[in-house]
Amino acid sequence: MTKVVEINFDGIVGPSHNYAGLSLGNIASARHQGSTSYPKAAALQGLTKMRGNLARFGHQGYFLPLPRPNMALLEGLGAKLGSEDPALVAAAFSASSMWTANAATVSPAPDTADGRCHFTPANLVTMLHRGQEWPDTKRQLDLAFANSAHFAVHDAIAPTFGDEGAANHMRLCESHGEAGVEVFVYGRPGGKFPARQHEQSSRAVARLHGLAPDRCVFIEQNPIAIEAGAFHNDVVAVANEHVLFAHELAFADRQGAYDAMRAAFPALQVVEVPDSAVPLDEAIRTYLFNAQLVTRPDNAGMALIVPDECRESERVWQWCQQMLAGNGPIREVITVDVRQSMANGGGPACLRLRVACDPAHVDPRFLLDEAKADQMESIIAANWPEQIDPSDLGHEELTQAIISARHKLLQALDLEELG
Ligand code: SUG
Repeated sequence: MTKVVEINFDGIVGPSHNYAGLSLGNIASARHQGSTSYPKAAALQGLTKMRGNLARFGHQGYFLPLPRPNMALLEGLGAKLGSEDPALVAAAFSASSMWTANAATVSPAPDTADGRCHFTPANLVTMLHRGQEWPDTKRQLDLAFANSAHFAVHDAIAPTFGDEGAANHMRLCESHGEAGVEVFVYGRPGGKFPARQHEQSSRAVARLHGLAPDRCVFIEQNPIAIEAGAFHNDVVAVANEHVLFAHELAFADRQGAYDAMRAAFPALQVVEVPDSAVPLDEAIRTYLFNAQLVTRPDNAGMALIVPDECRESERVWQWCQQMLAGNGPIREVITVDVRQSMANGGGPACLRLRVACDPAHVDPRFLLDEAKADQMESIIAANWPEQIDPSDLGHEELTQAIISARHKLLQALDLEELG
């Protein structure tokens, strides 16, 4: 008997976490360009979030930070650690793989033609610092989901067509173990900021995963939302089981989008936040929608895990209280402190990749328990740099500290083969 549950795989924040302002169209990243980052605090914040979800839901996975600096990236561009172009050096040091919602698109086994859970790593070609991730991400997916009777891991989609993974993908279903409808949200290029998800990539992923065409919906993101800083759909919308939680301005054709989802999945329930209650820019600043929308145990409805910033915004918090006072499907709002990630445009939902599968089929080296969380905590506390100034990147001492900190974690988790 297979027991399909939703497991969230969070990215452990790497020791090179820094603010270099590399992501055009990501307002938080631009705003914090040049600021001092606090990698140890960042990784501990991420770990606290994971511990909370492990206690609440009983399952939690993780992916390891990728090897940084990526010397092959610099060499391929004819650059060096001391390069005159700080953006290239910063790209080679980027800890952006922490945002595992961009690691891959995942189609759980009940949705696919061959009955396996399919993964396509995101090529992330729009940004140099993110485009380097996928081969190393795939190495982790190949290990974690090596059981080929239950999982299939593809290569990334060929470049030209940008693919940003699960951040632009939602799944509607009665329960995680039942067949679902997969919703792909893409952007149309031509605006002030890049549209990072291309329609062709979404369609290719759906084909590669063997999804039934009548159980796929392709929707255009609202160009107004992209211009306002919603560089991924998960900045303005999130779905769980039969519920879609979205900002009124999330989709180019709002009613058309809801109709298309309803045609494929009639039980859809939309919880929409009007712009008059929470204006788009405030939704993007507080990341209300970059929430983990999760099913609580014991049929107790759903919980929305939002960043602390939501509680600090009067309008957003008022809206949450009003929602809880009604009798909608979301029964609880939980706040978490992921400020270090937020300052680079990554909220609670960016930090996790959802995989609906049987945990018994996953390599246990990627599954968290309390003892491992304690072990991770002491390694991070002892080895992650306290702070990084972008101008420190490339300096020998920091470089060695970053390499050795990651190694200690790989060693402790018996994952040294990730090098
Ligand atoms: O790709 N930030 C990430 C944030 C990703 C958030 N993910 C989701 N919405 N799912 C990005 O823009 C900032 C890096 C820097 O500026 O150093 C960065 O890459």
